[in-house]
Amino acid sequence: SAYNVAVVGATGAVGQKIIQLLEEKDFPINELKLLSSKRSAGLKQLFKQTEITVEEATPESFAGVDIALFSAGGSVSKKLAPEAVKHGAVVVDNTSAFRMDEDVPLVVPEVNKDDLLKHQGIIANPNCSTIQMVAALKPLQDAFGLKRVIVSTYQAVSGAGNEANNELAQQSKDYLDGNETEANILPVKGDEKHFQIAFNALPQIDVFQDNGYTFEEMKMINETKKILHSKELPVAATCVRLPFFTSHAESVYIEVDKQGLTVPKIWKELENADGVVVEDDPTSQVYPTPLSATDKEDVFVGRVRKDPDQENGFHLWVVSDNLLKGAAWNTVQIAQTLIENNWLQR
Ligand code: 11C
Repeated sequence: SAYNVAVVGATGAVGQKIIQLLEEKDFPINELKLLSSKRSAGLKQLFKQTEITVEEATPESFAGVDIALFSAGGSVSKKLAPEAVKHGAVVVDNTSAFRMDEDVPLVVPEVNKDDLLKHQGIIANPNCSTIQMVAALKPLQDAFGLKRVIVSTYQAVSGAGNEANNELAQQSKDYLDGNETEANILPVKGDEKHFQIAFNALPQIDVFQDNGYTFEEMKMINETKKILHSKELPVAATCVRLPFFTSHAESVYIEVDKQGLTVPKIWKELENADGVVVEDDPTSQVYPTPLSATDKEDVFVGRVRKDPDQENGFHLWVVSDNLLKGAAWNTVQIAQTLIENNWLQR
């Protein structure tokens, strides 16, 4: 059968990728509704050779919708996702609005698809930097047990949206031309100060919390524990924005329970994991980079090393396209998983 699908935030960076994937993957669609803010309503979008007009998202937009894919920011989700559910739709939400709610499954299909079984209408798609990390950690947790995780990220500008991409491009040009640069968006649009991202590194993604960590760092910490079903797992994160457009990279340090573990044994588990690709050969400079991972759906892992001093400590380099596996692809995969398993009904 085919489904009535709505994409909320259809004109945004992630919304556009979702639409592209629905077409590429031949998602079983009866009717596709493209919804946005008032500002973007009226724009036209081609889907499988049919022109669709983007409409303003309102509670009534969800009448008759089976699956609603939300990617328009937390406040839109908070307001409209419950309305969509009231109209009988199942929501896959790509914002942080509901991720930590007890009755909302937070899902990376390769990692914890069975959590979908307890959905009450809303399913949360994790933060991009969390998704790629847990995809690499889960097979290692299953095989060797995890004792500790410490991650430092190298995150792409597109995580902050299309406007941030434009800011990076303009600043780079101005800087190279010897002109003044202007910063209005990064590190966080809503925060007080803005800093140049071009030729720089900003150790702030999202706003600061009372404990000195940023919200992005706390998302990585709390979401990882929820997805891996490990409330007690020690996780610490430092999240940094760098001046490239797409794909997040992460240096992940883990300590495992298993004694005497070797790098080839880690490679083997990762190679056998769905959605994970090992690119790791220091003898011929093989490792993933943000550019090599861009436009691909997998999570790439390289630079696996044993810690020089800590017995059971290992370092990994994890890279994935933040707009695909980190957002749009994981969202579409969740919807596919619901359909394939007949789990749409509550
Ligand atoms: C970034 N990770 O790179 C963020 C974007 O919670 O879904 C995704 C925000 C989220 O800025």
